[in-house]
Amino acid sequence: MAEEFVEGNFLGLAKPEGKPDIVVLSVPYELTTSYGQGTAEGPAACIEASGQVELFDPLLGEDLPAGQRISTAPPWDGKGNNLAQQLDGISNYLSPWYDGETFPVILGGEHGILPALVHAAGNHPLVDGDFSKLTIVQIDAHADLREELGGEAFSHACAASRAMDFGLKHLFQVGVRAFSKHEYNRIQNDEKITTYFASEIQKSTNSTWVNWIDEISQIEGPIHLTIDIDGLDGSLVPATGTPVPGGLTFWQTVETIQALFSSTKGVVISMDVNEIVAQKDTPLTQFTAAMLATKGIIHHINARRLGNWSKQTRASGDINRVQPPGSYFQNL
Ligand SMILES: [Mn+2]
Repeated sequence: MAEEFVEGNFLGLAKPEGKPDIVVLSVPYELTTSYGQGTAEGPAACIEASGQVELFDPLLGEDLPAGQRISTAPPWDGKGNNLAQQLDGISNYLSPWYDGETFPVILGGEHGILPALVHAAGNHPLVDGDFSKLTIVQIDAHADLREELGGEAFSHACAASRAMDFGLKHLFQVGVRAFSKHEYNRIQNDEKITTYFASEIQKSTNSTWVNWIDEISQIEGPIHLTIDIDGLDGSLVPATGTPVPGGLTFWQTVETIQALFSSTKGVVISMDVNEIVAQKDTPLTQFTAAMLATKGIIHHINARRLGNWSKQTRASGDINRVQPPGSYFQNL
């Protein structure tokens, strides 16, 4: 018997009673997107498209919510008179959900949200302010390792650089196929960055893809998965800001999700799907994004069932400690 479909909620799922196990958060942020327009409408379009995603997946053997409390939170309010204020606003919006009990699934918005997201993830008990414990896995066409673009250090083209500024443990990238000489040199020389270029993984004659899955399965500690949908082949996500040919297939992306969430060494503490743009002629772009977010939810629930996710408590024992509303980016 199908539950009532609720408009405006991810997958149309009714708001559950009590504290959610999984929360879908929307960050309709667009400030620096250089080419395309419309990432601010992306999260809402993705939620609308999620109404067409099947609730059943053989992995769980039952319809979502599959016994979990899955909630859709009101979107970030977009307040802030400048970039720094907006990034602080995003971080403060996300922070309370990094309490170790709830799994945040964040819909964006341009990739420029990543540094604010990483700042908020510092509140998770497994990170607890020590960013050297946190690994980022990034699916992306672009390396996002520029130091600035058009004079803006917080451009979406600098998202990974600004994330690395926190002193992360490691950054793994896959699907990268558009990058500058500076970015290429950094990838070659920075031992905290491992990049699997799209040109390598797509060759049928080598084992690079298998190596990628093996390598991310060995990551230890807390992981954030950031999926810039332009990491997928442009044919799947033509409306995103900068679609690029030669990207990951849908199933390569799902295999990456599966490898990370089923690992017994690492814990995926959150994920985002960003650079979503509402496609007008067909909902393919936003539907692809909705499918990926749903796959993340399914594999997170599976991780809970396997015992690879447990309620985390911080060393202090104070699980309800929430990072106070901060002004980190304004003080940089
Ligand atoms: Mn990106």
